Amino acid sequence: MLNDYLEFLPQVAEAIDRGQPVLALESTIIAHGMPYPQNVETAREVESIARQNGVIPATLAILGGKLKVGLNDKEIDFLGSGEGISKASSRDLPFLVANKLNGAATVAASVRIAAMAGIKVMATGGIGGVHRGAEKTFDISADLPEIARSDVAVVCAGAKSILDIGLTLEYLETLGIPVAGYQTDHFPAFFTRNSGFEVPQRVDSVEELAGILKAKWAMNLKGGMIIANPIPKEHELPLKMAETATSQALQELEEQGIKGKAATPFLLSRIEALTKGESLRSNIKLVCNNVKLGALLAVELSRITS
Ligand code: PSU
Ligand code: MN
Repeated sequence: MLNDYLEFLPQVAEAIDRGQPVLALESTIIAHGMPYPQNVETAREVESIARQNGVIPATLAILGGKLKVGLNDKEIDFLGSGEGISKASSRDLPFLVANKLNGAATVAASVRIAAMAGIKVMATGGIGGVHRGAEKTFDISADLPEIARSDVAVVCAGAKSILDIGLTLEYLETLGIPVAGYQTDHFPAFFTRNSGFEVPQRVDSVEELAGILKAKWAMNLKGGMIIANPIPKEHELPLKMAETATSQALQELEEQGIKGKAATPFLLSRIEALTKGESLRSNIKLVCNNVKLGALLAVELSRITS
C-alpha cells in the first residue's frame, strides 16, 4: 500500500493504521481555483468540517517532490500563496517527483495519489470534463479517465457549465463510471442545481452510496464513481447571472487564445470577477457541502467494509 514517494501527515498515517475513515481533498482548488485569502480559509474550513463529521482529512499535494497525504498549517498557507506551485495533473506527477518540485493536485492527480494511499473517498468542488468545442480542440479533462482507473469515489457538485455537460455525461458512460445524483434526478451544474440533464441513477442515502461502492469493488470493477451533490438551494447563483458570466468568460477565453491547463483557472477567475464575487461565495458553500457528504460516506463505507 505504502510507497517511497508518499509522505503522510502523522494523524493521517495513524488513522489509516487504525482503519479509521479518511477523506481525501484536492488542492488545485486552493492554489488555482480560488483567490487568496479565501482559498486558505476554505482549505482550513473544509478540514474542520471533515473532522466534525467523523473523518480525518487528507489534503493532497506534491511538495518538494513528495506526494503529500495530508498537509500541516504551514503547507496549506504555502499552497495558498500559489507561488512556484504548478497545476499538477496525473501526467505531471513523474516530472514533479523526479525534480523535487511543487504542485497542486487536480482531481486527476488526487485520485491517483488517494488510490496509492488506500483512501477510498475524495471530495472536491467540481470535476473537469469535456470542454465546449471539444470536437475541435480535443480538450477533455484527465479527471475523467483517471476516475475510471482509480478506485476512489469522488463527491462533487457536478460540472461547471463552462463545460459541455451533455458530452461529459456521454464520456463518463463510455468510461464505465457510475454517476449518482445525491437526492436529485438532475445532474447539477456546480453553481446551480440543475444542468438540464438527468442523472443516470438517483441515490437518496449515504447507506445506499456505500453499498454501491462496496458491490463495485467486491466485483473487482475497477475505478471510481461520481457522486453529484447539488449546491444547497439557498446558495445557488441566480441562473441568469451564472449564464451571463459563463458566456462572457468563454468568449474572452477564445479571444485571448487561452488553451490547455490554463483554461479552467482563467474561466473560474473571470466568472468570479464578472459576478462580483458571488460565484466565489457559492463555490465555497458547495465545497463545504461536498466535504460533509464525503465524510459521511467515508464513515459508512469504512463501517460496512471493515
Ligand atoms: N472545476 C472547478 N474548480 C476547480 C477545478 C475544476 O469548479 O478548481 C479544478 C479541479 O482541480 C479539476 C481541474 O480537477 O480544475 C480540471 O482542470 P482541467 O480542466 O485542466 O483538466
Ligand atoms: Mn484541459
